[in-house]
Amino acid sequence: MPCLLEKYRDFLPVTPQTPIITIGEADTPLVRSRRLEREIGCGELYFKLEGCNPTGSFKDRGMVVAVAKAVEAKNSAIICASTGNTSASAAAFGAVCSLTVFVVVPKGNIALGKLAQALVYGARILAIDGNFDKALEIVRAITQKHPITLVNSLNPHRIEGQKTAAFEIVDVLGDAPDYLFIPVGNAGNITAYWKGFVHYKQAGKALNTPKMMGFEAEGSAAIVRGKAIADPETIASAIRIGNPASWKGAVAARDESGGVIDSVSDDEILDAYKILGTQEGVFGEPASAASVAGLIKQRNNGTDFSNKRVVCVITGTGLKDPDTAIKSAMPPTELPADLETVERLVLQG
Ligand code: AN7
Repeated sequence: MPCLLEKYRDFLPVTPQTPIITIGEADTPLVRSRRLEREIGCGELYFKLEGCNPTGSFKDRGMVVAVAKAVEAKNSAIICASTGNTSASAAAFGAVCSLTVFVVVPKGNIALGKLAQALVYGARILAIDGNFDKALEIVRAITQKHPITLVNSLNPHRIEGQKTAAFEIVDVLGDAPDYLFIPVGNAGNITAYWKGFVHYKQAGKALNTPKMMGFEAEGSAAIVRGKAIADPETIASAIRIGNPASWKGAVAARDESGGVIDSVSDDEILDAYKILGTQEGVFGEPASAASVAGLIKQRNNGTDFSNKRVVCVITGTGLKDPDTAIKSAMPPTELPADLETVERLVLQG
């Protein structure tokens, strides 16, 4: 199997000097919905399972390119601000390339699994008393002063790598879908997908491009409200971002594709999170469920998806955030280790 840098080499900033590195990223499953498709009344509904990447989120696609280019440029240190997934991915690729990795995260506000990953991959974790937006401001200033590579999606190589997810969808479906639903935080991913669909069409690999349907969390919906939010809030900590760096890219994706950027409430996110788990066998993290929450909202507002092909991007695995999983469900039934008691409960159903 060729890795991401090899497979999509012609669409990426890969030169003969670029080291071909991989930890098994990309080529993630595009799975057909069994139940929600019928409920929504979609022609076809698919989930792009980006949680199947080696660090459990889509960030690996962009990080492999950003880190390969940093190594090519002979840089030995990288830094990012993160709500968790970027830091996990930077730490993993930094580890295989023997780089020094600094991750600046909002203290107490990143999911437990993501913190565990950065620790195990050996990153230097700087947990600040402030939110993601402040962390990003700090790392931007540091990288302007010092020879440390910024690996947030402000680094254009990140966007280049992330656009490969759009290529994969077209490669599997034979053309672009009619609609692409995607969570929006810092807005790098919606920007990247749009770039990917447009490039593939220009290259003659697709006839169409999809309507881009981006969803922010209601308490962090800067683009929807048209102004930065100083204290963003949401249960979906991955997208608790009040001043998205790729704001313009997201707006361009929406306007050029004839799509929508809207918001979903935490309740809508949690409902979608539970539907994904209990009806589709898909365990995405809360931020990922924003794409499906957006689809349900759009349907409830009257959009007709019959005969349409729809893809929802499930950006990260639910295993990263066990706290939300446990809090949002019924606790396990505890009982004595006794055959009759267990049998009685099993028979009750
Ligand atoms: C699971 O890790 O910003 O709109 O620092 O982890 O491209 O920011 C993560 C974002 C969606 C939003 N789903 O993507 C970070 C970070 C998941 C995420 C998003 C994120 P962007």
